[in-house]
Amino acid sequence: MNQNLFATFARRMRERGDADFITTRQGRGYRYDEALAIITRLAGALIELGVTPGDRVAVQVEKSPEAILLYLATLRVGGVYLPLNTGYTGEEIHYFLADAEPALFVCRPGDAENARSIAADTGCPQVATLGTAADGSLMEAAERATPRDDIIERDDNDLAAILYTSGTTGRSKGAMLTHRNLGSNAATLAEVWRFSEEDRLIHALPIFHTHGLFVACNVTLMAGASMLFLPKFDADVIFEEMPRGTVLMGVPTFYTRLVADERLTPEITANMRLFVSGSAPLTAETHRAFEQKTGHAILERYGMTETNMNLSNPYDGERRAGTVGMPLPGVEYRITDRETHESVPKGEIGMLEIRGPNVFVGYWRMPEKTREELLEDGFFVTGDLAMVDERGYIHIVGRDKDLVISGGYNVYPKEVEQVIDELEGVHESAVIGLPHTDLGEGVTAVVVPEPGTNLDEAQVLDHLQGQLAKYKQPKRVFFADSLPRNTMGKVQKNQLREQYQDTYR
Ligand code: MLC
Ligand code: AMP
Repeated sequence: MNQNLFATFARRMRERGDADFITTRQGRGYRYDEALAIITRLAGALIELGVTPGDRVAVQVEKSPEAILLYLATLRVGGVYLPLNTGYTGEEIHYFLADAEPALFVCRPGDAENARSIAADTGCPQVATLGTAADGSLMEAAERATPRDDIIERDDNDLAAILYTSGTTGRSKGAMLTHRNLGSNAATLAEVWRFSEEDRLIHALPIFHTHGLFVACNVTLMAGASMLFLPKFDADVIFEEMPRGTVLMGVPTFYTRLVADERLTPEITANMRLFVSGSAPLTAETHRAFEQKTGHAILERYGMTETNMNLSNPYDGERRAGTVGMPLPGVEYRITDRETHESVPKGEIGMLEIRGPNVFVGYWRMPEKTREELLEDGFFVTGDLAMVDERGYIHIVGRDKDLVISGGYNVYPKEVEQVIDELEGVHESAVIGLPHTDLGEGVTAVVVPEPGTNLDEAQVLDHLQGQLAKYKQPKRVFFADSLPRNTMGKVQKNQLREQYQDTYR
């Protein structure tokens, strides 16, 4: 049997016929049958542009229904979808194209010239454009193309997507996800979160990460539900749309912003059946305040780019504030000693490790990194510290990796430090995450200047412009004569976090 995830989606899409798939507030969207028709054309265009099975299709475009059709067409032709954050700079894109060697790079119409030069530099043979109004050279090619309604055969373990996640060493790693990884997780989530054809998901997340792309869109497709596509999170629009929606998926920042708004009431949320939170810790305080104001207990779940979703609070039963629930069906976990990988006694804190059909097959062209994190017995070392309580609910209590999560986006300090350290007059720097009322954590730099230089905050920030995506750039830069170090010479970031703890709250 063809294990191409798109074969499963296509069956569901055909069954749903003229039901809505994606809608927008501008009235531009696709019914399921319309989406299928465009996907056959896009598939034809991809093949004509030279995409063959196993080829990567790198995509940096604004959110639009067509971007999802492109994702589905890529699966259909056996390609490997590689979405890129719209905030990445040319320098960042250069790295991704050089590393992933895609057969095609689809960019925003306004970026075409720059994209062509990066493509030429990195050996990427084709560039096409896709705008937000069904415009761009890709859609033109689809109109001309011979439609392809065959679905290229894929094996369970063939790649469906590569998503880059920042790495502790500063080099981003491409997480290789198979058709089985994505398909098993989508089927499980649709079932445990009780998705049905009646659902209308309010989709306000970006579509270049696991949360907005796989959790939101794959689950919608599995269930034959519909999605309202919003360009970004905007509380005014969410309040307007909630009476016609049934589910919202968001990062904790969505919920802290909604809770702070007096429009959040039981009446406005009356049509909604589910609020899901993930990608970063939701505070117990926000969970309780949301329930108090609406009667809805937010369902918090835990996942990663490398694994899709692993743990989830129950649909029925208590959704415990401050916990991420239990393993999803088919997913195993253990909490271990980080050196020996032996399980620690119940109730103690240890490294969270995950095994299951959802766990990726490795990092693109990084066998050593893969071996470090994906153990021989199939468990993946998440880098998150966890403990399980007496009722079996898992708590994420911290991170054993030097990672900042700002508004649901991951920032690896090393990457930012490396760019800061290149600035003339900088001796060294330490990048930390500090508690931030809106974003959860705020990226912050502590810089040690070379003696006798006169650096200021604006100079450091200016230097980062154009080199790092905006969300990675520090919200504040502080200066110090030296960084606190332990006897091994390691920078004591805890001390810095303590010293500057009140910066954003
Ligand atoms: C925007 N900015 C951010 C930022 N988002 N800075 C730091 N961190 C962020 N997350 C910048 C903007 O460029 C702008 O800069 C300024 O901050 C204010 O922007 P804003 O208008 O307040 O931001 P907004 O557009 O409202 O975005 C905030 C947000 C958004 C939280 C809604 O970042 C978001 O949708 N995040 C979701 C991320 C996500 O999908 N994560 C899932 C990863 S998958 P200036 O200077 O231009 O004003 C994963 C696995 C799993 O983790 O388990 O799900
Ligand atoms: P990413 O690499 O962007 O997929 O981010 C994955 C990381 O997000 C995990 O390793 C966790 O640190 C964090 N994360 C995701 N969901 C949660 C959650 N519900 N609570 C706490 N942290 C989370």
